[in-house]
Amino acid sequence: MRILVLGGDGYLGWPTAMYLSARGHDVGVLDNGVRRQYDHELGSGSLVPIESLRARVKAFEEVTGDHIACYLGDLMDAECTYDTIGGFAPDAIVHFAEQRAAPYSMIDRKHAVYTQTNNIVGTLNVMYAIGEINRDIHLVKLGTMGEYGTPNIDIEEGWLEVTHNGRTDRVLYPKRPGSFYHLSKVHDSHNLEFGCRIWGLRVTDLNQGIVYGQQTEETELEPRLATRLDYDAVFGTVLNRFAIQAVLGLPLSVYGGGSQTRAVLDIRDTVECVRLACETPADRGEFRVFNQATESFSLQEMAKVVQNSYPGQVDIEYLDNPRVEIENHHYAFTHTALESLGLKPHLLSETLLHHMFDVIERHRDRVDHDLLAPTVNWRQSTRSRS
Ligand code: NAD
Ligand code: USQ
Repeated sequence: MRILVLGGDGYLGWPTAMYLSARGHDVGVLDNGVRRQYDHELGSGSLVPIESLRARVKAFEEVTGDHIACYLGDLMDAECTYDTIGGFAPDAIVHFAEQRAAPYSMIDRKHAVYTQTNNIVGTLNVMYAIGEINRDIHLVKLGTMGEYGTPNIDIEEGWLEVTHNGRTDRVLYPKRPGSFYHLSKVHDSHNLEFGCRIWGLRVTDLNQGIVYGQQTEETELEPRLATRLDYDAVFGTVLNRFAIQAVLGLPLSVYGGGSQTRAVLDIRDTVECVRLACETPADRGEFRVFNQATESFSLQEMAKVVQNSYPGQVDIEYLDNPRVEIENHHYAFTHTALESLGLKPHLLSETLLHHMFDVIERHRDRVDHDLLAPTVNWRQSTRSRS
């Protein structure tokens, strides 16, 4: 298949592009490099050194002999979006290209507006381009488990059958997300479902949990193919941060009481889930939703897994929660669709975290300790942060 990976310079987009290419697909990547600009803005950077997008693509060709087409462009630019999709002529588009950090979207008004504009308008431009160029293109869009929030009923895969006053209907599962970033994904989902109804688009919305890990078969081939690993309190995600804190000899930063439960998956499962979704497309007019997560843990359980896996002493610290989150709640989610397509999950209990500890150990000197403490507070509604 011809597969265009939007956001192909990111933490997940780059390993996915290589994984799909290594499995025989003709792959193109598009990215506007904005993730590297957030690093400049925040004074942060990947713990593991990464090459530029062009250098990565070149290195991949040198190492494997496989060519990945490279487009530098912004989805906010409609002409560029149409030209890239028209020129590459994909069978499937994998759309990772959004601002993805909840804390970044909660910094102030400017960052909330940027996040929602970038994510929602970018996705609308992709939808319109597919609508005009070729409605058979299957759009595989990254959503998030956080769209659902923590409802007091079981979480289904995108849709819910509801009986009300004696009548029954199938409705999009009610959403109660926890940041302006997560809300942008909810708005995308509604726009995409509408596109399926009016234009007969074929869409798979992958409601992904929190990803952990940094290595896939392809990133391990050589250092120039590495993907990024974030540790700062804005872009670093919980399990990756805990692993990094353990190696640095710092206490693991659990926000609040730690009973909040979240869905997670290994980065090696991300790339395989995307392959499975691409190779078994949704039908024309179908808005298909898969919950792309394999397990769930409370934050306290995640901290304990890291504490028990690390060979040295590890303490756990409970910080005042900078976010607004429900602590003691029901959490049960369905995740059978991808497994029925053949996904064999890598479970956290079987993951060799020491492999990740080794990578972190090698680059520990690159950590700026000032970036580890959370500074974005959900309760503030400032116009702009000074
Ligand atoms: P990332 O920030 O590392 O990658 C996103 C890439 O998209 C970046 O390289 C960025 O430069 C690019 N991009 C953003 N806006 C763009 C635009 N307008 N035009 C072109 N390129 C643009 O994020 P990631 O961690 O790789 O996540 C990828 C996707 O998966 C996101 O949509 C995210 O919401 C979703 N997701 C991530 C996780 C996770 O734990 N990392 C979990 C669930 C869902
Ligand atoms: N948390 C801690 N300590 C930390 C960092 C986070 O306790 O040092 C807690 C948070 O309070 C939250 C949970 O860990 O309860 C997850 O936070 P996170 O920053 O790891 O993840 P989140 O903000 O939910 O966002 C990440 C990705 C996002 C993706 C989402 C999947 O950045 O792109 O959509 O995971 S999900 O959580 O399923 O929505």
